[in-house]
Amino acid sequence: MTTPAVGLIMGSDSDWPVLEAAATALDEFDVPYEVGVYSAHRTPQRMLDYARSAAERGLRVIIAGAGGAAHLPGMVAAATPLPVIGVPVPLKHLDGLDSLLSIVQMPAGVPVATVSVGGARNAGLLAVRMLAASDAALRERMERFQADLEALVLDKDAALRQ
Ligand code: RP5
Repeated sequence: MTTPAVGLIMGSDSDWPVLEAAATALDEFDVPYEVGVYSAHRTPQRMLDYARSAAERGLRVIIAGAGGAAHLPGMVAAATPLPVIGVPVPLKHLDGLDSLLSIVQMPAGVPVATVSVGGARNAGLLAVRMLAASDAALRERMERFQADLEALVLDKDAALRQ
């Protein structure tokens, strides 16, 4: 089995419908990842054990999604030297603004790269870019992906003009 390069974690299994888009992006680039539920509030010790052992287990990036009082990304970032990407998960109330503000406003010294509310696909793509910084083959794939994205927009533009 290939060692996972990305840890894709969330505060609750109820976050998965949002976080799944990150997994899809990682799949598109054949990046190996692991998935798990680690709650900052309900399973604090398990979350800390995960964060503290992540680097030595071979992970290189962590994507952490949570909603509401979304402390998981920040707490994980406090306990690992790895880059952490935070995904604010929108819940029933407040449209995810609470999740966004809980994740984005980190104190200096403990960075979390926060994506948009519900922006799990970008979290996956950002993780790919981080890995691609030291992987020429992955960088080439990212460049192809970007070229395809541009071609798609040009196609749509051409279709509109017909
Ligand atoms: C957060 O509480 C989780 O990340 C989730 O977004 C939210 C609600 O969790 P459940 O009550 O659905 O398990 O910690």
